[in-house]
Amino acid sequence: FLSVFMVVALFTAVLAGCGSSEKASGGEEKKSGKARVIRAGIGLNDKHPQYLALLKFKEIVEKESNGSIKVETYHSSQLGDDRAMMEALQLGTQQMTIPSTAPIANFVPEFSVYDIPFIFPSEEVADKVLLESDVAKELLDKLPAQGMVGLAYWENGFRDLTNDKVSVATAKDFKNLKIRTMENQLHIAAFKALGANPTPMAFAEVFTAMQQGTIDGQENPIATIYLQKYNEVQKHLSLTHHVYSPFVVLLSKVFWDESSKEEQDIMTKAAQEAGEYERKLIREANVQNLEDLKKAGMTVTEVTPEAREEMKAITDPAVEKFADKIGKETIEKVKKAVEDAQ
Ligand code: TF8
Repeated sequence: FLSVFMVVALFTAVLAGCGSSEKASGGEEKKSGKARVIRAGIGLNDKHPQYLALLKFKEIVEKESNGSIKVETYHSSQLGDDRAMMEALQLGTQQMTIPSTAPIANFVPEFSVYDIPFIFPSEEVADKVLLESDVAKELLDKLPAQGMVGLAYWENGFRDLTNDKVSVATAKDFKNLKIRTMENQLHIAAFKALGANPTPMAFAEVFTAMQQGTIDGQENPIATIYLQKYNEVQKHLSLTHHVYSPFVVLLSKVFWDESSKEEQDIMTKAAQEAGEYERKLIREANVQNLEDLKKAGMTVTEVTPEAREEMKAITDPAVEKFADKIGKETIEKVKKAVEDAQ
């Protein structure tokens, strides 16, 4: 009797499950009965503002599309590193990811314009350039040729340096430090110019590499440093603010082309709206988490504007070598947009 009861219970549960998913995906205008699924993966963890904003994107898209689009979210590189996820977008086996522009530059070299050290003086200027300028939009328009569609820019934040050896206040302190960089040639060249020993590596490997001492340090915005618990394996934090490499919300072009105009508009609007939320959260986190890191015992070193100028002067010639690859016109346009924003 018990086993019959269990079978009935199970069957009822399955039916109930079907019923609710039917309801969830039961928009009136929907042609097919099945929702199309966006598998969205990111490298950061589920505490990071990027993930919280991804959940906001999910909420908006599922509501506005009347359930015709469902969003499944994965964090902590569960679907792979930035490069693997972008390749999956090209193939259409994954539908969404949100990398920094640094790894995107391996697909569209022009994106490295945002990797130029100190090109943005402040978050406010970055906002104006990324949200309002023609050149920012033009860069997104280069993505479809690579099988991806850029819906919006989000903020990662100015990148700061951590390491376990010395407190870095000026350019000379970079000497011989083994620093993990993102997989981006310009970043590697800039750190080499400073005398460091740059090691490109996927984000998910960074904590262990620092723990085992394969590298001395890494560079990321404050929120990432705190939320990835880098303070457990790093002593020194230097507020270098050397690069502002924004996030881009990427969709697979395969998925995009299969979507109706109405669905495309819903996804674009949702990415923009979730982006506003993300900017707010990440800015709060970057302020709060600096205090958290201090409390956790990290040594925080301020970096003076003069020291930043010196770092810029040292990295500029190395960056200059990438001008043709990025496109001189693109660089000029971004610099002009930065000027206009000030
Ligand atoms: C890095 C980036 C990362 C993101 C994420 C893994 O250091 O700053 O935060 O690109 O997608 O790799």
